[in-house]
Amino acid sequence: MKSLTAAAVHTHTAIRTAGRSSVSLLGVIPTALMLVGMSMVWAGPLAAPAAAATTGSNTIVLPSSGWEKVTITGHDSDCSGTMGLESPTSQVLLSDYHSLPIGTSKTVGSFGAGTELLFYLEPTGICGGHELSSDPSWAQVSNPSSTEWVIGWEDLNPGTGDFNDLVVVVDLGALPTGCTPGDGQVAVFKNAHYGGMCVVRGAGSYSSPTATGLPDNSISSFWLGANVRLLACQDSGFRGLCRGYVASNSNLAGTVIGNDQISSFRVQKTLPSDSSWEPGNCTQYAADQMHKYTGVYPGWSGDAKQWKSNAAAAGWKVSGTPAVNTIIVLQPGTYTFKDSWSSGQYNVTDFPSGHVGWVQAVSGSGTWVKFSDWNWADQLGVVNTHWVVVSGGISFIYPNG
Ligand SMILES: [Ca+2]
Ligand SMILES: [Ca+2]
Repeated sequence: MKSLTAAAVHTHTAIRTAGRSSVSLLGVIPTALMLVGMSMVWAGPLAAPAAAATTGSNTIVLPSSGWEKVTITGHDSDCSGTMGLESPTSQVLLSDYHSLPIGTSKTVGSFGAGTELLFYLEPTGICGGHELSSDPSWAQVSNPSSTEWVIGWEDLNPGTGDFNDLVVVVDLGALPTGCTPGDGQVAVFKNAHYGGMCVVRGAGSYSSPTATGLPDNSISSFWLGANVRLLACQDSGFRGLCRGYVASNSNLAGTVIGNDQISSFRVQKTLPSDSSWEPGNCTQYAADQMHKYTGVYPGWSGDAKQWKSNAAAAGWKVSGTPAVNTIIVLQPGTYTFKDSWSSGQYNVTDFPSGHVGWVQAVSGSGTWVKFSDWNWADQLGVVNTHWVVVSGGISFIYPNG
Protein backbone atom coordinates (compact mmCIF):
# COMPACT_ATOMS: atom_id res chain seq x y z
CA MET A 1 0.00 0.00 0.00
CA LYS A 2 2.81 2.30 0.92
CA SER A 3 4.71 1.61 -2.30
CA LEU A 4 1.56 2.24 -4.34
CA THR A 5 1.29 5.69 -2.79
CA ALA A 6 4.90 6.37 -3.54
CA ALA A 7 4.34 5.24 -7.11
CA ALA A 8 1.39 7.58 -7.44
CA VAL A 9 3.49 10.50 -6.33
CA HIS A 10 6.30 9.54 -8.65
CA THR A 11 3.96 9.20 -11.62
CA HIS A 12 2.25 12.46 -11.08
CA THR A 13 5.48 14.29 -10.60
CA ALA A 14 6.83 13.04 -13.87
CA ILE A 15 3.84 14.47 -15.69
CA ARG A 16 3.69 17.61 -13.68
CA THR A 17 7.28 18.63 -14.27
CA ALA A 18 6.55 18.54 -17.98
CA GLY A 19 4.34 21.59 -17.58
CA ARG A 20 1.61 22.75 -15.35
CA SER A 21 -1.17 22.47 -17.92
CA SER A 22 -0.66 18.75 -18.14
CA VAL A 23 -1.66 18.32 -14.53
CA SER A 24 -5.28 19.14 -15.14
CA LEU A 25 -5.46 16.35 -17.72
CA LEU A 26 -5.01 13.86 -14.92
CA GLY A 27 -8.46 14.66 -13.74
CA VAL A 28 -10.06 12.99 -16.76
CA ILE A 29 -7.87 9.89 -16.91
CA PRO A 30 -9.92 6.88 -15.75
CA THR A 31 -8.73 5.30 -12.55
CA ALA A 32 -7.94 1.98 -14.22
CA LEU A 33 -5.70 3.67 -16.74
CA MET A 34 -4.00 5.58 -13.96
CA LEU A 35 -3.18 2.33 -12.19
CA VAL A 36 -1.70 0.89 -15.36
CA GLY A 37 0.31 4.02 -15.87
CA MET A 38 1.62 3.85 -12.34
CA SER A 39 2.77 0.29 -12.58
CA MET A 40 4.64 1.10 -15.76
CA VAL A 41 6.40 4.10 -14.32
CA TRP A 42 7.14 2.50 -10.99
CA ALA A 43 10.50 0.79 -11.20
CA GLY A 44 11.95 0.12 -7.81
CA PRO A 45 12.64 2.24 -4.75
CA LEU A 46 11.70 5.87 -5.00
CA ALA A 47 14.65 8.20 -5.17
CA ALA A 48 15.23 10.36 -2.13
CA PRO A 49 13.18 13.57 -2.30
CA ALA A 50 14.96 16.58 -3.63
CA ALA A 51 16.31 18.72 -0.83
CA ALA A 52 13.80 21.42 -0.03
CA ALA A 53 14.81 25.01 0.38
CA THR A 54 14.13 25.70 4.04
CA THR A 55 14.48 28.65 6.31
CA GLY A 56 15.77 26.68 9.25
CA SER A 57 13.68 24.96 11.85
CA ASN A 58 10.21 23.81 10.93
CA THR A 59 9.27 23.81 14.60
CA ILE A 60 6.47 26.07 15.81
CA VAL A 61 6.72 26.71 19.56
CA LEU A 62 4.56 29.42 21.13
CA PRO A 63 6.57 31.98 23.11
CA SER A 64 3.49 33.04 25.09
CA SER A 65 -0.02 31.82 25.73
CA GLY A 66 -2.90 33.02 23.59
CA TRP A 67 -5.36 32.27 20.83
CA GLU A 68 -3.98 31.05 17.54
CA LYS A 69 -5.63 31.41 14.19
CA VAL A 70 -4.66 30.22 10.76
CA THR A 71 -5.30 32.29 7.61
CA ILE A 72 -4.90 31.29 3.96
CA THR A 73 -2.63 33.71 2.13
CA GLY A 74 -2.16 31.73 -1.05
CA HIS A 75 -2.71 28.50 -2.90
CA ASP A 76 -1.50 27.21 -6.23
CA SER A 77 -2.41 23.60 -6.72
CA ASP A 78 -4.58 21.34 -8.75
CA CYS A 79 -5.12 19.20 -5.70
CA SER A 80 -7.27 19.97 -2.69
CA GLY A 81 -7.90 18.32 0.64
CA THR A 82 -7.76 19.31 4.28
CA MET A 83 -5.30 21.14 6.46
CA GLY A 84 -5.48 20.73 10.19
CA LEU A 85 -3.78 20.58 13.55
CA GLU A 86 -1.98 17.29 14.21
CA SER A 87 -0.98 18.00 17.80
CA PRO A 88 -1.37 18.81 20.69
CA THR A 89 -4.95 18.03 19.64
CA SER A 90 -6.21 16.75 16.32
CA GLN A 91 -8.63 18.97 14.47
CA VAL A 92 -9.57 19.84 10.90
CA LEU A 93 -9.00 23.53 10.19
CA LEU A 94 -9.47 24.00 6.43
CA SER A 95 -11.58 21.60 4.40
CA ASP A 96 -11.28 21.60 0.60
CA TYR A 97 -8.61 24.29 0.90
CA HIS A 98 -8.30 24.77 -2.84
CA SER A 99 -11.85 26.17 -3.01
CA LEU A 100 -11.47 28.54 -0.04
CA PRO A 101 -10.80 32.20 -0.83
CA ILE A 102 -7.56 33.89 0.17
CA GLY A 103 -8.08 35.46 3.56
CA THR A 104 -10.14 32.59 4.96
CA SER A 105 -9.39 32.35 8.68
CA LYS A 106 -9.99 29.67 11.23
CA THR A 107 -9.44 29.77 14.98
CA VAL A 108 -7.11 27.01 16.07
CA GLY A 109 -7.66 27.47 19.81
CA SER A 110 -5.85 28.70 22.86
CA PHE A 111 -2.56 27.27 23.99
CA GLY A 112 -0.09 27.81 26.78
CA ALA A 113 3.41 29.21 26.42
CA GLY A 114 5.87 26.59 25.21
CA THR A 115 3.24 24.57 23.34
CA GLU A 116 4.51 23.10 20.09
CA LEU A 117 1.98 23.25 17.27
CA LEU A 118 2.22 20.61 14.56
CA PHE A 119 0.02 20.95 11.48
CA TYR A 120 -0.82 18.50 8.73
CA LEU A 121 -1.80 18.72 5.10
CA GLU A 122 -3.88 15.88 3.74
CA PRO A 123 -4.29 16.29 -0.01
CA THR A 124 -6.76 14.04 -1.75
CA GLY A 125 -6.73 12.26 -5.09
CA ILE A 126 -3.46 11.96 -6.95
CA CYS A 127 -1.67 14.10 -4.35
CA GLY A 128 -2.98 11.86 -1.57
CA GLY A 129 -0.93 11.77 1.61
CA HIS A 130 -0.60 12.94 5.17
CA GLU A 131 2.17 15.51 5.43
CA LEU A 132 3.46 17.20 8.56
CA SER A 133 4.62 20.79 8.94
CA SER A 134 7.73 19.52 10.75
CA ASP A 135 8.92 17.73 7.62
CA PRO A 136 10.96 20.04 5.36
CA SER A 137 10.19 17.75 2.43
CA TRP A 138 6.59 18.93 2.58
CA ALA A 139 6.52 22.24 4.38
CA GLN A 140 8.60 25.36 4.62
CA VAL A 141 8.10 27.28 7.85
CA SER A 142 9.31 30.83 8.34
CA ASN A 143 8.89 32.99 11.41
CA PRO A 144 8.58 36.67 10.37
CA SER A 145 7.75 37.74 13.93
CA SER A 146 7.83 36.09 17.33
CA THR A 147 4.09 35.39 17.19
CA GLU A 148 3.69 34.64 13.50
CA TRP A 149 4.62 31.68 11.31
CA VAL A 150 4.17 31.21 7.59
CA ILE A 151 3.76 27.63 6.39
CA GLY A 152 4.25 26.97 2.69
CA TRP A 153 3.07 23.52 1.71
CA GLU A 154 4.17 21.28 -1.13
CA ASP A 155 1.43 18.77 -1.86
CA LEU A 156 3.58 16.62 -4.13
CA ASN A 157 7.10 15.44 -3.51
CA PRO A 158 9.36 15.71 -5.33
CA GLY A 159 7.34 18.58 -6.64
CA THR A 160 7.97 22.01 -7.97
CA GLY A 161 9.77 22.93 -4.77
CA ASP A 162 8.16 26.33 -4.53
CA PHE A 163 6.13 25.48 -1.42
CA ASN A 164 3.11 27.45 -2.59
CA ASP A 165 0.45 24.78 -3.07
CA LEU A 166 -1.10 26.13 0.11
CA VAL A 167 0.31 29.01 2.13
CA VAL A 168 -1.08 29.87 5.53
CA VAL A 169 -0.16 32.29 8.28
CA VAL A 170 -0.43 31.07 11.85
CA ASP A 171 -0.60 33.92 14.32
CA LEU A 172 -1.86 35.13 17.64
CA GLY A 173 -5.42 36.20 17.01
CA ALA A 174 -7.91 38.07 19.14
CA LEU A 175 -10.01 36.03 21.50
CA PRO A 176 -13.18 35.42 19.47
CA THR A 177 -15.60 35.49 22.36
CA GLY A 178 -14.32 37.76 25.08
CA CYS A 179 -14.11 34.90 27.56
CA THR A 180 -10.56 34.86 28.86
CA PRO A 181 -9.96 32.87 32.04
CA GLY A 182 -7.53 34.38 34.52
CA ASP A 183 -5.55 32.63 37.23
CA GLY A 184 -7.76 30.04 38.92
CA GLN A 185 -10.58 30.52 36.39
CA VAL A 186 -12.22 28.43 33.66
CA ALA A 187 -14.09 29.63 30.57
CA VAL A 188 -16.78 27.25 29.28
CA PHE A 189 -18.23 27.51 25.79
CA LYS A 190 -21.42 26.41 24.08
CA ASN A 191 -19.57 25.57 20.85
CA ALA A 192 -16.43 23.59 20.08
CA HIS A 193 -13.15 25.43 19.60
CA TYR A 194 -14.07 28.01 22.22
CA GLY A 195 -16.94 29.47 20.25
CA GLY A 196 -20.47 30.65 20.86
CA MET A 197 -22.00 31.65 24.19
CA CYS A 198 -19.52 31.50 27.05
CA VAL A 199 -18.97 32.30 30.71
CA VAL A 200 -15.91 32.63 32.93
CA ARG A 201 -16.14 31.01 36.34
CA GLY A 202 -13.78 31.23 39.33
CA ALA A 203 -13.18 28.72 42.11
CA GLY A 204 -16.46 27.32 43.35
CA SER A 205 -19.18 24.72 42.94
CA TYR A 206 -21.75 25.17 40.17
CA SER A 207 -24.31 22.50 40.92
CA SER A 208 -26.94 23.15 38.23
CA PRO A 209 -27.17 24.46 34.66
CA THR A 210 -28.51 27.74 36.08
CA ALA A 211 -25.45 28.03 38.31
CA THR A 212 -23.06 27.23 35.47
CA GLY A 213 -24.54 30.05 33.39
CA LEU A 214 -24.96 28.06 30.17
CA PRO A 215 -27.97 26.06 28.94
CA ASP A 216 -28.16 22.48 30.18
CA ASN A 217 -26.24 19.97 28.07
CA SER A 218 -24.69 22.60 25.84
CA ILE A 219 -21.00 22.82 26.79
CA SER A 220 -18.73 21.76 23.92
CA SER A 221 -15.33 23.15 24.98
CA PHE A 222 -13.58 24.69 27.95
CA TRP A 223 -10.42 26.68 28.47
CA LEU A 224 -8.50 26.48 31.72
CA GLY A 225 -6.54 29.44 33.09
CA ALA A 226 -3.47 28.87 35.24
CA ASN A 227 -3.60 26.92 38.51
CA VAL A 228 -7.01 25.39 38.04
CA ARG A 229 -8.76 22.05 37.53
CA LEU A 230 -12.26 21.50 36.17
CA LEU A 231 -14.38 18.71 37.60
CA ALA A 232 -17.22 18.31 35.10
CA CYS A 233 -20.28 16.11 35.70
CA GLN A 234 -22.95 14.84 33.33
CA ASP A 235 -25.78 15.37 35.83
CA SER A 236 -26.80 18.21 38.14
CA GLY A 237 -25.57 18.12 41.74
CA PHE A 238 -22.19 16.66 40.67
CA ARG A 239 -23.84 13.33 39.95
CA GLY A 240 -23.58 10.89 37.11
CA LEU A 241 -20.25 10.53 35.36
CA CYS A 242 -17.74 13.14 36.55
CA ARG A 243 -14.29 13.76 35.15
CA GLY A 244 -11.43 15.96 36.33
CA TYR A 245 -9.61 18.01 33.67
CA VAL A 246 -6.25 19.67 34.13
CA ALA A 247 -5.94 20.96 30.55
CA SER A 248 -8.16 22.86 28.15
CA ASN A 249 -10.30 20.87 25.73
CA SER A 250 -11.32 22.43 22.44
CA ASN A 251 -13.83 19.78 21.44
CA LEU A 252 -15.58 17.44 23.85
CA ALA A 253 -17.07 15.29 21.09
CA GLY A 254 -15.78 11.76 21.49
CA THR A 255 -14.35 12.34 24.98
CA VAL A 256 -15.40 10.44 28.09
CA ILE A 257 -17.63 13.23 29.37
CA GLY A 258 -18.99 13.85 25.86
CA ASN A 259 -20.30 16.79 23.87
CA ASP A 260 -23.39 18.63 25.19
CA GLN A 261 -23.54 16.54 28.37
CA ILE A 262 -22.26 18.66 31.25
CA SER A 263 -24.91 19.78 33.77
CA SER A 264 -22.73 20.78 36.74
CA PHE A 265 -19.07 21.46 37.44
CA ARG A 266 -16.60 22.59 40.05
CA VAL A 267 -13.78 25.04 39.33
CA GLN A 268 -10.97 23.92 41.63
CA LYS A 269 -7.89 25.92 42.49
CA THR A 270 -4.55 24.13 42.30
CA LEU A 271 -0.95 24.97 43.17
CA PRO A 272 2.04 24.36 40.91
CA SER A 273 4.00 22.47 43.60
CA ASP A 274 3.86 21.17 47.16
CA SER A 275 6.21 23.87 48.43
CA SER A 276 3.42 25.64 50.35
CA TRP A 277 3.70 23.15 53.20
CA GLU A 278 6.40 22.32 55.69
CA PRO A 279 8.67 19.55 54.37
CA GLY A 280 7.97 16.18 55.95
CA ASN A 281 4.76 17.41 57.52
CA CYS A 282 1.35 15.76 57.23
CA THR A 283 0.11 18.53 54.93
CA GLN A 284 2.88 17.95 52.41
CA TYR A 285 2.16 14.21 52.42
CA ALA A 286 -1.56 14.71 51.80
CA ALA A 287 -0.79 17.23 49.04
CA ASP A 288 1.57 14.76 47.38
CA GLN A 289 -1.01 11.96 47.55
CA MET A 290 -3.58 14.27 45.97
CA HIS A 291 -1.08 15.03 43.22
CA LYS A 292 -0.48 11.34 42.57
CA TYR A 293 -4.20 10.75 42.32
CA THR A 294 -5.31 13.81 40.29
CA GLY A 295 -2.18 15.22 38.69
CA VAL A 296 -2.56 18.52 40.57
CA TYR A 297 -1.60 19.84 43.97
CA PRO A 298 -4.49 21.09 46.11
CA GLY A 299 -4.92 24.85 45.64
CA TRP A 300 -4.87 26.02 49.23
CA SER A 301 -2.41 26.34 52.08
CA GLY A 302 -2.57 26.59 55.86
CA ASP A 303 -2.43 24.27 58.83
CA ALA A 304 -4.22 20.93 58.68
CA LYS A 305 -7.11 22.27 60.76
CA GLN A 306 -7.74 24.96 58.10
CA TRP A 307 -7.96 22.48 55.22
CA LYS A 308 -11.68 21.82 55.63
CA SER A 309 -12.72 25.42 55.04
CA ASN A 310 -9.85 26.28 52.69
CA ALA A 311 -10.57 23.32 50.41
CA ALA A 312 -14.26 24.20 50.17
CA ALA A 313 -13.37 27.82 49.34
CA ALA A 314 -11.03 26.56 46.61
CA GLY A 315 -13.90 24.65 44.95
CA TRP A 316 -13.28 21.12 46.27
CA LYS A 317 -15.96 18.88 47.77
CA VAL A 318 -15.78 18.50 51.56
CA SER A 319 -18.00 15.95 53.32
CA GLY A 320 -18.33 14.13 56.62
CA THR A 321 -18.84 10.85 54.75
CA PRO A 322 -15.66 8.78 54.43
CA ALA A 323 -14.43 7.38 51.12
CA VAL A 324 -11.26 5.76 49.81
CA ASN A 325 -8.85 8.11 48.00
CA THR A 326 -9.87 11.25 49.84
CA ILE A 327 -7.97 13.51 52.23
CA ILE A 328 -8.99 13.00 55.86
CA VAL A 329 -8.96 16.18 57.98
CA LEU A 330 -8.95 15.99 61.78
CA GLN A 331 -9.76 19.14 63.73
CA PRO A 332 -8.07 19.58 67.12
CA GLY A 333 -9.78 17.14 69.47
CA THR A 334 -9.74 13.63 70.88
CA TYR A 335 -10.09 10.61 68.60
CA THR A 336 -10.21 6.84 69.01
CA PHE A 337 -7.38 5.09 67.16
CA LYS A 338 -5.91 1.67 66.65
CA ASP A 339 -2.71 0.72 64.85
CA SER A 340 -4.19 -2.14 62.82
CA TRP A 341 -7.63 -3.57 62.23
CA SER A 342 -7.11 -6.27 64.91
CA SER A 343 -5.12 -4.29 67.48
CA GLY A 344 -6.46 -2.57 70.59
CA GLN A 345 -8.02 0.91 70.70
CA TYR A 346 -6.56 4.01 72.36
CA ASN A 347 -7.40 7.71 72.45
CA VAL A 348 -5.21 10.50 71.04
CA THR A 349 -5.70 14.19 71.85
CA ASP A 350 -2.48 15.74 70.59
CA PHE A 351 -3.68 17.63 67.47
CA PRO A 352 -3.24 21.37 68.22
CA SER A 353 -2.86 22.21 64.48
CA GLY A 354 -5.17 19.46 63.28
CA HIS A 355 -4.00 16.55 61.17
CA VAL A 356 -4.43 15.32 57.58
CA GLY A 357 -3.76 12.04 55.78
CA TRP A 358 -4.84 9.96 52.78
CA VAL A 359 -7.71 7.49 53.16
CA GLN A 360 -6.84 3.93 52.14
CA ALA A 361 -9.81 1.94 53.41
CA VAL A 362 -13.21 2.36 55.03
CA SER A 363 -14.81 -0.32 57.22
CA GLY A 364 -18.04 -1.83 55.95
CA SER A 365 -20.11 0.15 58.43
CA GLY A 366 -18.26 3.40 57.68
CA THR A 367 -17.32 3.64 61.36
CA TRP A 368 -13.58 3.19 60.94
CA VAL A 369 -11.22 4.71 58.40
CA LYS A 370 -7.70 3.56 57.60
CA PHE A 371 -5.36 6.36 56.52
CA SER A 372 -1.67 6.98 55.94
CA ASP A 373 0.25 10.09 56.96
CA TRP A 374 3.57 11.77 57.72
CA ASN A 375 4.67 13.37 60.98
CA TRP A 376 2.86 11.03 63.32
CA ALA A 377 4.52 11.47 66.74
CA ASP A 378 7.04 13.91 65.20
CA GLN A 379 8.23 11.41 62.59
CA LEU A 380 8.77 13.93 59.78
CA GLY A 381 8.59 12.31 56.34
CA VAL A 382 7.85 8.85 57.74
CA VAL A 383 4.74 7.00 56.50
CA ASN A 384 2.51 5.51 59.19
CA THR A 385 -0.96 4.02 58.91
CA HIS A 386 -3.76 4.12 61.46
CA TRP A 387 -7.40 3.30 61.92
CA VAL A 388 -9.59 6.03 63.42
CA VAL A 389 -13.25 6.22 64.38
CA VAL A 390 -15.14 8.72 62.21
CA SER A 391 -16.60 11.47 64.40
CA GLY A 392 -17.82 15.07 64.16
CA GLY A 393 -14.35 16.58 64.07
CA ILE A 394 -13.38 14.58 60.99
CA SER A 395 -14.10 15.54 57.37
CA PHE A 396 -13.02 14.35 53.95
CA ILE A 397 -11.86 16.27 50.86
CA TYR A 398 -12.96 14.54 47.65
CA PRO A 399 -10.83 14.78 44.49
CA ASN A 400 -13.64 13.59 42.21
CA GLY A 401 -16.95 14.33 43.92
CA1 LIG B 1 -22.65 22.69 22.39
CA1 LIG C 1 -26.32 16.37 31.50
